[in-house]
Amino acid sequence: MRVAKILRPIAVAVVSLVAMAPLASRADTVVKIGFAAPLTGPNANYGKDLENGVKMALDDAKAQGVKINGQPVSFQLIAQDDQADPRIGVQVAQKLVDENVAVVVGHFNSGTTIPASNLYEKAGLPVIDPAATNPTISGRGFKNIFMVISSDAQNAGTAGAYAVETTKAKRIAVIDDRTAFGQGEADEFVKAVKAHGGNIIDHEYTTNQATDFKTQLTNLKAKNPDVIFVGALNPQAAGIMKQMNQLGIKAQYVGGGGVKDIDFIKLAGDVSEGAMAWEYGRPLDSTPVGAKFADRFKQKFGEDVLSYAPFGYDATWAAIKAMQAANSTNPDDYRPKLQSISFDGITGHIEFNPDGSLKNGSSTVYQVKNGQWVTVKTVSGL
Ligand code: ABU
Repeated sequence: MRVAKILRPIAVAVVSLVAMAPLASRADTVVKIGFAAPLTGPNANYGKDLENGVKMALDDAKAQGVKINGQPVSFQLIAQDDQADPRIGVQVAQKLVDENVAVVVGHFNSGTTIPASNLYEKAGLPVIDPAATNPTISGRGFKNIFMVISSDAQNAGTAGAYAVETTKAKRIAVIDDRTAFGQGEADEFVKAVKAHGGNIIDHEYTTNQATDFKTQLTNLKAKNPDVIFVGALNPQAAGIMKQMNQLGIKAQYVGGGGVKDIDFIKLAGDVSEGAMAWEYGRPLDSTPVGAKFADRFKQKFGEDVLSYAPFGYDATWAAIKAMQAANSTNPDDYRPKLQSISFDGITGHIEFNPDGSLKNGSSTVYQVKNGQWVTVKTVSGL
């Protein structure tokens, strides 16, 4: 009896609080935003960086009180760990389709994005690719894939042209990890070297599990290359630089896709003087919006942007803006708006070509000078 007496006023208070809750929050339509990337394993640092970019976009959308078709919406992030494994990538893609998400932002690896996007295409579910850069991704005539990042045809292709035309390298060698990213990047580099009249003197292969590259590097050293292009993600890319230094290989290291990230330097130890990195987009601190994003990110997550978070942010906003323009979260309604979207993001201007690739994307070349990566130049619209 005594307990009932105490509980009754509490129950009344709870009921009153519920009744007083702002109508908008109770009426919010939930929009599920799918996300997939490696959240465990050797590429988890990239996946988490990317996920934080998506979270930041959704929090900003909430703070701005984004409405779709005049209705308040609440975004729910449904994140899946694809472990950078193509087979698991397809499994989590199926889960996101089954969850009825309105869009997928992801994946991180080209090797997961390519098979997962087959499934999204069949399901009619748009996927905004913030990181995977194999040119096949937008080269299959799919109507549901959109890239907010330039492909390796641009990035590694530009590196190949640069090695021949600007570096004037005569003896160019390549090592790649046989993944969709590493191999794709190496293929684009080789294509561009040959197109500019350059000479590939050797092409060695490793895997994305390897830690010892001494056999391949010893083979390369015997051929006395001027330039070694490395098609791999960290930690292999960093391990290759470390072991090049250990073997006294003086050839210029050229890579991309994360080579100048803070994590690379930790793994490689001393970066090689003169090494070059072709990276996606423009330097974050080269624009006020980028610098502000970097500050806000650090404040929010307690760590610096690793590399792809701003692309995750822009990818998420591309989807939200298309839904707003269509007054709908139904892919059939908002897909045409994605196709014609045009806005200035953190990474640059976002607009898509008819094949879903980024229009006029940029790449930036960095070089190690006095032991530090410095920006050499940004090129756009190749
Ligand atoms: N674009 C570099 C990292 C991700 C990938 O394409 O596999």
